[in-house]
Amino acid sequence: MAQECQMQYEPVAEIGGGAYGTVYKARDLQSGKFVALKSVRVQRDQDGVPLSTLREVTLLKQLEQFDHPNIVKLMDVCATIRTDQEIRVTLVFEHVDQDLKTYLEKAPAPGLPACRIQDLMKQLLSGLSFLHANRIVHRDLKPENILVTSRGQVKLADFGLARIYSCHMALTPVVVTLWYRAPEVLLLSTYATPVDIWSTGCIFAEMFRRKPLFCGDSEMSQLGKIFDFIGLPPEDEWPTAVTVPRCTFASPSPRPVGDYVPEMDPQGAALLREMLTFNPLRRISAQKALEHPYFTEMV
Ligand code: 0RS
Repeated sequence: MAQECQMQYEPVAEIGGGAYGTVYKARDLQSGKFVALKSVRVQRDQDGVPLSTLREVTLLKQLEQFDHPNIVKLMDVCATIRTDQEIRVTLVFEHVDQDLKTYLEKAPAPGLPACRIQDLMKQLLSGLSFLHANRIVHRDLKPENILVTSRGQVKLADFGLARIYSCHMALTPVVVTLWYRAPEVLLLSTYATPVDIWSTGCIFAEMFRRKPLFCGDSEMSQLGKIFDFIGLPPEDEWPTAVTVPRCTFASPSPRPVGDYVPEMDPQGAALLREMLTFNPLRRISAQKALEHPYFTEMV
């Protein structure tokens, strides 16, 4: 992390803002190609760049060696000293034209063909399986940070900087969406790889529905909408360490997938159920999902 990024890249447009800072589309003046620049401000400690930041950036660089087709490419990392207290770390990624949200919105009626959805899901789960094998939990998977190239290739973005983000995020009042959040996250229980499978399940349903599955506007309403679909989990499945009592919620029984996603075939519906399982320990893994009959016995 030594080079200067400033003179090598010329910003063209802002492509998104969030809790982490801003992402810019820029032109690499050497190659003429577009890149995506993400700057994060990091507080300096006595030794300069905090070790936790170095560790996260090093892990991201190591992932690059695998050259996974469903992970956005990290091309360069630069650090600039801003003040005595602050360093700006700029990550340079390959630029992808579209996000999944726009891709879904642009699909002409009646929506994406079933085989296109299957292909997108296979790629999404391959990328996720790779991250999970490298012990990276995305934590905030949603259609806005799943990118789709002009050739229909899925690439996951916006992962692996949880530690850098969290110190910055507490200070930045941005509305974060709860729609793809796993129940254990909403209940402030555990955070591990199954949280990403929950988000993937929500996105899977959304590909068919062309609108989000659970649109809560608070943690409690989000949980309520989730239980309306999957049913209230039995008492012995309720995490012991949580403060929200189970009796806060009505006790609906599980609803058929067809009530929410009528367009889905039976194998897809079976896979969706396994992804939207309350207990994170019993929720299907990315690798197991790829071996599900939904992918192996195609329509
Ligand atoms: C309506 C909310 C949406 O090339 C896009 C790219 C795009 C990238 C790219 C490459 C590598 C990132 C982006 C990235 C890095 C945080 C991120 C958070 C979200 C998404 C990407 C991130 N608004 C308009 C369309 N949109 C998303 C927001 C797009 C469209 C094209 N190309 N990102 N986002 N990492 N860090």
